Amino acid sequence: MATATIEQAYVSAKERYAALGVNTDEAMKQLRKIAVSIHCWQGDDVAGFERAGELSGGIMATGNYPGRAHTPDELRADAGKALSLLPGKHRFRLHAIYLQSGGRKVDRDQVAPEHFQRWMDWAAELGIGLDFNSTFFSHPKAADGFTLSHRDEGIRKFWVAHGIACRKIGAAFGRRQGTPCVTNVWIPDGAKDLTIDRKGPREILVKSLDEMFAPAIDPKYHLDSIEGKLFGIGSESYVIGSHEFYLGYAVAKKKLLTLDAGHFHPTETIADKLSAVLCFVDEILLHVSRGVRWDSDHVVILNDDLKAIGEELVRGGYLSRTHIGLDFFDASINRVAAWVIGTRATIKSLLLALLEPTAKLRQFELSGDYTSRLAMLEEIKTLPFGAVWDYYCQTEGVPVGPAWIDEVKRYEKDVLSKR
Ligand code: RNT
Ligand code: ZN
Repeated sequence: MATATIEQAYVSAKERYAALGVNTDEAMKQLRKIAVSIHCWQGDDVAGFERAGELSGGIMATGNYPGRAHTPDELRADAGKALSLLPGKHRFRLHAIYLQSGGRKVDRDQVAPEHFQRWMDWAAELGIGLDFNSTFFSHPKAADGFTLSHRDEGIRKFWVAHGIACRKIGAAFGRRQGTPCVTNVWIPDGAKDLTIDRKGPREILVKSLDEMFAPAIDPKYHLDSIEGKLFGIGSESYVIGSHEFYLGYAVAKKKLLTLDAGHFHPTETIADKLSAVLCFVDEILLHVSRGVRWDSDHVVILNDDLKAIGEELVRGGYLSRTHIGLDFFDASINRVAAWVIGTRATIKSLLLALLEPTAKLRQFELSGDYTSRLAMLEEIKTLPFGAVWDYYCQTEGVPVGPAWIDEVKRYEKDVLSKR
């Protein structure tokens, strides 16, 4: 599309929004400051470079679309491609299994910053920040479904050591990049069937988390976040780290809470949880995801759930207390495209929210004029949002509209299909 056409459309859109008291230039200025932390694991179906074996822990990447990244260089190239198609400056999130150990076997309790040196250099070259995740799955010591809540003291200690090692890696990221690295902890621990002792494993988990978080790290460099879940494959009846468990822990021990959009009952959305949780915890990490039936990790699209998350973040003034991370993996479509679809949708949801005439809506609400509130919410759905989005992409120097699809197709032909 011609540059001038996009500009023209923007100028008239700007007028339409201004009539409702919304400044589109200001909205784009705000949007430019928001970094979305893009997850590495969409690029290789959560395989990693440890070569330890199958993906486990009750999560699953289905599909066999050709061209997945098999090496760190391939993954970086693919991620770099995706990043080049996204407006704004973003972050990248690694899992511990994405280490580079030069062919040596390094067990999880031994992972160290040096194994992520190349990643740190790459991030510095791109001028982006890194975030981290400890990996408590896809490992023989997680095979029976228990890690930090294990009754076997040797296994439990092993995983505590892994958590501590990962926090050191996160701190090294933070020191190098000048912004704190958020390290997320998610464990698969749970049971397939009826469980008599629900209390024991939870008490063990508290103890393990306390030990793991005992070494103090300056929050300037590193923040700890903990993620609960409703159920997983093989942990349908009991998940030790449930939402209530981690909410309680985060409040009591001053940790960040991770809210994954796919980890609740299907009619529950995390949008409503933000203003509740943020009354009691300082900061949160989001795992923006899309649940579909049993799967909590479909590629994110601009649906009502996602829009509601953006709205709550903006309306509540929560952007400075929220780390926005993505969490989805789909092996049935082009993986670079999956990243771009999900991230662009997330950025769009934020722009939509920033373009909302919130002051006007609030006035209606406060004066009890719910008729106008509902009517206005319907009317703003057809405002020329697309013209602002296109203009934002253009000013950020990334493809406008569906033009990015051609770039991904070209990359598939030139690079992915040759793997
Ligand atoms: C699993 C959690 C977790 C993982 C990633 C790979 O249900 O959502 O965040 O998806 O750590
Ligand atoms: Zn998650």
